[in-house]
Amino acid sequence: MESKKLAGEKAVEYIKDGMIVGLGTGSTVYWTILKIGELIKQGLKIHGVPTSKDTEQLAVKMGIPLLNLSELSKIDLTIDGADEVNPRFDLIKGGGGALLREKMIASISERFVVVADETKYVTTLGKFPLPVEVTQFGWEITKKQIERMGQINPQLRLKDNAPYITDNGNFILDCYMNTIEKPEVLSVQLNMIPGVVENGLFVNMADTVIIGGSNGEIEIK
Ligand code: ABF
Repeated sequence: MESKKLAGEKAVEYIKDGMIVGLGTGSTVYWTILKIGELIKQGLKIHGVPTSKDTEQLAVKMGIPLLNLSELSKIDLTIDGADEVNPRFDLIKGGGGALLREKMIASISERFVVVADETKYVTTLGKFPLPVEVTQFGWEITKKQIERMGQINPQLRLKDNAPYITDNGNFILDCYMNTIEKPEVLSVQLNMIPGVVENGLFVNMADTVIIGGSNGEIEIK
């Protein structure tokens, strides 16, 4: 927890007065949002754009004024967590289920800062099962189409013994693979399947990665 807090809080140094800031989802960016709340009390003027209903609730609680994505054509800075980061800054995201809104918001951000503890930094992506958001309609067919791609084992995500439903009303297939050699290729292939809404590979999106270490040190990549 301490290493997540270190990384999460450090990220506020990238925020400047007047910015529109994409607010990520998860237990690392939680600390960023708390810190932003403190800074707002001290006079910082920004607007946030939440990547999930959970983040929206937290941001409101922290007194962060919010904007809807539909009102915007660009965001100055987005700060978000990740499930895995490789040295090229390719990411797996979506363990928290918010990958679609996270990717939409990151895609219009001038700068995308990732906050993570050191356990998330890996040589090759893929140990963490890749979340893929799919339509409820015909999800079984989508699952079969993913299986047919080879060496992927997709499993329907459950919560309380029922399918997990995203903020957008979709399901998630967690895709077990072990290693992802070419994230950019896999991402395009998955998104070509009609029932796939979006996948959790974020390629060529992150600009800066802040890693919190268990030794109390912060590394900025
Ligand atoms: C979100 O939060 C997700 O994309 C990712 O699944 C998670 C990051 O994990 P953590 O809760 O450890 O910050 O950004």
